[in-house]
Amino acid sequence: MVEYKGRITCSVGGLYTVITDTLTPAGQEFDCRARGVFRHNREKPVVGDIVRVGFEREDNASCAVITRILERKNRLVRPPLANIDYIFVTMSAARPEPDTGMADKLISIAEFNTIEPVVIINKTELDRRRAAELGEVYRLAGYNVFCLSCYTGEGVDALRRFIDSNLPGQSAAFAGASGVGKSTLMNLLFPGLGLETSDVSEKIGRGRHTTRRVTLYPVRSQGRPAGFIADTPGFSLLDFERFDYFSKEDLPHTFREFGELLGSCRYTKCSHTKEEGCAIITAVQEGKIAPSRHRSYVNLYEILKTKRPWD
Ligand SMILES: Nc1nc2c(ncn2[C@@H]2O[C@H](COP(=O)(O)OP(=O)(O)O)[C@@H](O)[C@H]2O)c(=O)[nH]1
Ligand SMILES: [Mg+2]
Ligand SMILES: [Zn+2]
Repeated sequence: MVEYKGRITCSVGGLYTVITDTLTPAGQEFDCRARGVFRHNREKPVVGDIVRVGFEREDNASCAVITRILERKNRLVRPPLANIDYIFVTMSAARPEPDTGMADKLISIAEFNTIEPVVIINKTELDRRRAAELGEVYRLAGYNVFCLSCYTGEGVDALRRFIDSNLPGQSAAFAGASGVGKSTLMNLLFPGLGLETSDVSEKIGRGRHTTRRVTLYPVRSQGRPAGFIADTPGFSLLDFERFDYFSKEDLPHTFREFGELLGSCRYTKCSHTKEEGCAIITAVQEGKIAPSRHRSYVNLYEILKTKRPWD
């Protein structure tokens, strides 16, 4: 039996689309069914899975079957999506107002799942000062930050360069509040994607009819393959409430800038929320950690404190 390795890009009622990637012929698309054995093991292929696809005969793609799911790097529950390498956490400088609490939550979930967060501040032309301040907060935390405007085009080239050198062979998703310009930016970066964009008022009317179908699009940037981009209509990407449980003990490790300070607080069981002699709080006072990041930490800590694994 001939076998190829590829990535599931779409899943509809037990039928999967797989695009071969690393092995030749790269970029070829197949419709596959999952092998019966998956159903017995209660293992279900999801979009983003890297799989082996087998063919009874090389020339007969209609009998392609997924024979194996390769080990997952990560697996999101809502939306069901596997093997995400990058998350572009997107905010706007204004309209809507930046929500750092939401951004920090997304970053924290990404960190927990070994997804590299990249911060994007869009609509900088509406408030350049606010954009620059926000950018500083996330640079200080140790992230790649791109301040840009889809309208004026400023800053977009820098993001393009980042994508061209980091995204080939990887998969990425854009996350952030509705209306910040995610679809507009994706269309700008990857012509041919053709995602719908709309202002907030239009969105409300259409929201309930949106199909909740996750798709990975193979994208090209400057004419070359640039990895896969997830589109997740109908999902607010990375639902924290229903997300795979992580504990308040895990939380400090999802704040990158806390890193080397952890372990140097006065109390070994320091929660880093209000204790005397807390190295994190001292760093906030010394301007080494942004106050808004610490506020987000405290808020998430309070949520996780009351959470049980079965919630
Ligand atoms: N002022 C301004 N508006 C933008 C910019 N980028 C996108 N928008 C607008 O913001 C609105 C929401 O954009 P959309 O891409 O649908 O946002 P999404 O919900 O995050 O996908 C649309 O009306 C866009 O035209 C920008 O750089 N500046
Ligand atoms: Mg959109
Ligand atoms: Zn502490």
